[in-house]
Formats: sequence, structure tokens, C-alpha cells
Amino acid sequence: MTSRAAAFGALLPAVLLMTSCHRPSAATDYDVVIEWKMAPAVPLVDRESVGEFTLLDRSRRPLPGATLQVEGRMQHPGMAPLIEPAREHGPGVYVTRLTFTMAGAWDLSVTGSLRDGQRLRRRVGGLLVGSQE
Ligand SMILES: [Cu+2]
Repeated sequence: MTSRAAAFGALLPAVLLMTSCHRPSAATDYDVVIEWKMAPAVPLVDRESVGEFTLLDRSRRPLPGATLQVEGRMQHPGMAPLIEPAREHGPGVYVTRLTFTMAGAWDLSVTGSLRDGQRLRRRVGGLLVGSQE
């Protein structure tokens, strides 16, 4: 093993550790509820659709002041994720505008941080995007 390879080998666990620090543990966002709706319910490819969601705590109080984005992903290789910011339109109510680039099955997640800095990554569900005919 060359010294460079040895150095890389020593570095790798540290990099993995740093990456895992950014992932929330199960406890951090356990109490957060997201109520998600999409208009239209079946979005069309290459047309803008609007996702709106309410962020609530365990007692169903709204959680304002979060910094959030919505990520859309398809389950096949070579497809870049769709990532759009969500803006707060009312206390705990966030809106994002999504233009899906391919028809088919997408998976949506809300990611970011709450006002107190707590990290959030929550899958909000699957979605079928229709083709324009
Ligand atoms: Cu795709």
C-alpha cells in the first residue's frame, strides 16, 4: 500500500462520520408532523404544480420559521433530483413550486432545519406525474 492510499484509508472513516452527523437521528424529528397536499393532485410533466404543507409539533401546534426545501426523486439511475425551496405563507404553512421533468413515479421529501436548528428529513410520499396528452 502506498502512503497516499494509507492516508486515504485513514481519512475515509472520518468523512463517513461527518456525513452521518448531518443525518438526523430517529429522535430529532420524531415529533414533527407534516400534512402535505399537492395541486393538482396529479401533476403534469413540465407544468408547474404547487405543493403546500403544514408543519406541526406533536401537540399539533404550527412550527413557523423553518428553513425547508422539497426534494423530488425518481427511482432510476441517472436522474437528477428536483430540489426547490419552500417559502412560509402563514405560521407553519409552507409552499413550494415544482415542475416535474419526467412522467412517472416520484418520491417526495421535505428537508431542512426547524427554527431551533433541529434537522429535518421526512418523506412525504409517492406521487405519480402524468404526461401531457
Ligand atoms: Cu426519471
